[in-house]
Amino acid sequence: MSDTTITGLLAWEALDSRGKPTVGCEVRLDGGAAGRATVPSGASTGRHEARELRDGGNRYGGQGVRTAVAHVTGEIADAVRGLDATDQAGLDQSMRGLDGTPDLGRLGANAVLAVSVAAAIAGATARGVPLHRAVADDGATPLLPLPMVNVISGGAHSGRSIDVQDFLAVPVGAGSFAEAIEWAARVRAGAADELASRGLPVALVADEGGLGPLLPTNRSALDVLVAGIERAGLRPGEDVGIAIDVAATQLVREDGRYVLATERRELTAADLVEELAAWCAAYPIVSLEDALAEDDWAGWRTGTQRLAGRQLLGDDLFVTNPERLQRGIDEGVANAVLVKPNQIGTLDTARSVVRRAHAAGYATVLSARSGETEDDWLADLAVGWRTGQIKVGSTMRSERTAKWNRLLRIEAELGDRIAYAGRSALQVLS
Ligand code: 2PG
Ligand code: MG
Repeated sequence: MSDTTITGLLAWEALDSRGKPTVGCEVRLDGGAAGRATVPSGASTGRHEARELRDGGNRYGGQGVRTAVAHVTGEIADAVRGLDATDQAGLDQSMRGLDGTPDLGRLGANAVLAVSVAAAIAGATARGVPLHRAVADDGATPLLPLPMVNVISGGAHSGRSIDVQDFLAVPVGAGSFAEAIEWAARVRAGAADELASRGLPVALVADEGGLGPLLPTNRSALDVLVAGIERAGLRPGEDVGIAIDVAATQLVREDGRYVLATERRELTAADLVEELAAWCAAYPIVSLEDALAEDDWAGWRTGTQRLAGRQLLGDDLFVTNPERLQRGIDEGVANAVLVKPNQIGTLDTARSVVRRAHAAGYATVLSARSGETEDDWLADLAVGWRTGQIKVGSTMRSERTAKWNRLLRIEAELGDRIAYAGRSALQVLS
């Protein structure tokens, strides 16, 4: 026994930012320290993600997580009591072994991740170090990420008001994290002014705090974003680039065609790639996420060649899965990976994806989910793992600002002892 030995687990059914149940967990250690975590949940989820366990039945429309909670306090607690909370790999492997399925569907990825993260926080607390230090490699310097900030939302996060899911501001010209956030907030306000000037309502926000206007075309959202950057007194491209998450898995049909419902158009993968290339030529787009659907490897290969020079980010494509990322690396598909711990269910495997990506020259973007909680551990992971970029939604709604605020505090606290990744994180630009 040591101060960091796990002695007990507490778990409960909590609520996420969409009012949907999620798993909360507290890991208690022998020395008296404890760590708490609640886990996020997606709306535009990939088919190959680790599986959340939901109860079914009538409670919360079938979305309850009491079974997952019972797994934490039952089977998982029995297996991890006596393990060292600071041995993340050992802890996570023991839970994977206990679950016995590749997608953690028996115990629930929501149950397993809650324990994985709460243990990391408990271990850091016991050692008296911030979480970002506890999760960093020995001797590694912390790195503040370049933020990718949601301004306009569509797709599954906004009642499908437009087809493309996220239109984001990337403040590539900002010299510090704090300046980047201030610019992003200004751009969001500028985009709201632009919409208001067109007579569109701006008071209601989408799942990630972005504006969710009904617009006739996807290009018009890009126009509004560019106008927002200009209204903010910033230069599109030089100061603030644009990132989009097409979330194309949501648009693809069984026959492999992509449907842009807002524009009443149906496109082949090749057509979609050409459409995106045209957007890239007309707007300062620096990053495209899920430009093609999760299993459209052929489309992705075409897209990776045609759209070269931009960050091509795989989310549903890779689902933070080391094998899927390796396939992408082997086949020359994409050049960056979105990392969402709950897509794979443990911190240790998510960490291994970041390492594998960096070794292959792929950029990494740590990402929140559209259903989030008030937790801020994601911010520390970005800093400690040196992901270089982070995406957590817009500059409003507390489940989003919790992460920005934590990064702002880390920057204030460490001052010149921490570097800011800035535009160099977008490897395609540097
Ligand atoms: C995404 C995420 C976050 P969701 O697609 O990148 O924006 O959405 O959590 O719904 O998968
Ligand atoms: Mg995505």
